[in-house]
Amino acid sequence: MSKTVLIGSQWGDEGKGKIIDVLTADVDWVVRYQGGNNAGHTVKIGDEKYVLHLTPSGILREHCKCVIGNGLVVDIVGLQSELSELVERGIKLENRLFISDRAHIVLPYHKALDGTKEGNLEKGKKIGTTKRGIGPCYMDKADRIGLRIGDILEADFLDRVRTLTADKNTIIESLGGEPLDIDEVVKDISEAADYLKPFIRDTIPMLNEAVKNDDEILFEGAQGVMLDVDFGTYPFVTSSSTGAGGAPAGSGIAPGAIDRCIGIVKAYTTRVGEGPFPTELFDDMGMHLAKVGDEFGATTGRPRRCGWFDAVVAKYSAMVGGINEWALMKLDVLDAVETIKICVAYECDGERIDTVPASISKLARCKPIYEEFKGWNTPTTECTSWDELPEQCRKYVEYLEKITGVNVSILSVGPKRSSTLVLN
Ligand code: 2SA
Ligand code: MG
Repeated sequence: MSKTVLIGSQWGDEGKGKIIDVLTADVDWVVRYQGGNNAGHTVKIGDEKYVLHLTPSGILREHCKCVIGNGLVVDIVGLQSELSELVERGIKLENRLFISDRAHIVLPYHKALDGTKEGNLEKGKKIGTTKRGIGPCYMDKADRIGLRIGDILEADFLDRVRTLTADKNTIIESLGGEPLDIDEVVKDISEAADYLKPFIRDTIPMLNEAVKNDDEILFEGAQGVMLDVDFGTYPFVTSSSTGAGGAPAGSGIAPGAIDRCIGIVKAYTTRVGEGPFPTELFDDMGMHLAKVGDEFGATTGRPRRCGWFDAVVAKYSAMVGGINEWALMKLDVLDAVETIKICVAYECDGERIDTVPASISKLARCKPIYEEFKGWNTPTTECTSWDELPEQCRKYVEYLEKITGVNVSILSVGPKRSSTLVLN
């Protein structure tokens, strides 16, 4: 039984929800280990569409147990509404969903601070955050002044919410933001806290027991390696470790327990929010990818920036993520593209470079060096096996494998469950 980490290998939105749904057919546990409700994992089952922000995607499979790990920052009001909606749609949560008592709570002041700070930044300096309070909550965690899920069970929890909100109101006001109505905050938090109480657990022994039993466990990453706080395009990143290394840190299992890492990549590249993006397209082709690929954020509905596949990014993600397999998504979006381009290296200040530089200004100066590939000009959405794919399309996949040094084990040619080919 494997312990698999699934991570986005570009800037997020690679299609994790879909792959997780396919993989969870045989999985006992699904664990989220970082981020918060800045994620938006879309799963389509038949005609039903679910967008999950904090709940692990395994919740849609009755046999799966789901853990919101210690590494998350949990907007408990958001989680309450997400869970109530699932319950309304017939999903059972009892003895299936567990929230780590060590996970941190996103409070309304974190969201207010996120929005106010972003609003104060001048153009070019804005991060383009989802305004879900992610950065400010991780700041408080590192500053050791955060409230954790386990604190909900303590008698002084609401008093602490009250005091902290009053303190933060001073900061919000000093930054030019609207102070929060403290009574309203306490009321909302109190309701959400009561709702979530039955799901709070020490999930660390629970998951280690599952490892000992050799259960099948899937660690569901959110965002992507290029948004990782260490490895991504800092400061245009999120505030957590989005790579495979985040899984042990954010769940409490040992690093050595993980034996498989699947990186998800789209056959092209997208990015939401600000920051350099070397293969970004500003022409009709960029519009074509956005339109055919339906590239709008699942959390904020923002249009995504689109560009060609960047093999420099893919190789770098594979290296820092320990990725040994690709799930290659949205191949069908390239079906009608005459000539497909792939960025194989960058040219920067007269030099050829083949890794992602740390310096954001250097990355912004990087010009992609492309190789061109003849398109297959044939619809692939109805293909159900490797052999059914047009020859030129198979060549493209093999070419991506060769230049990235990682094989494709899963390939997606459409939004349906049945358009997912599992290769051997
Ligand atoms: P934050 O809110 O502090 O995490 O934002 C920091 C940067 O990280 C980017 N970010 C994302 N980029 C792509 N997808 C994300 N998740 C949502 C989704 C996005 C959405 O899965 O659909 O719906 O808009 C995600 N979360 C954070 C963000 O754009 C900033 O650049
Ligand atoms: Mg998404």
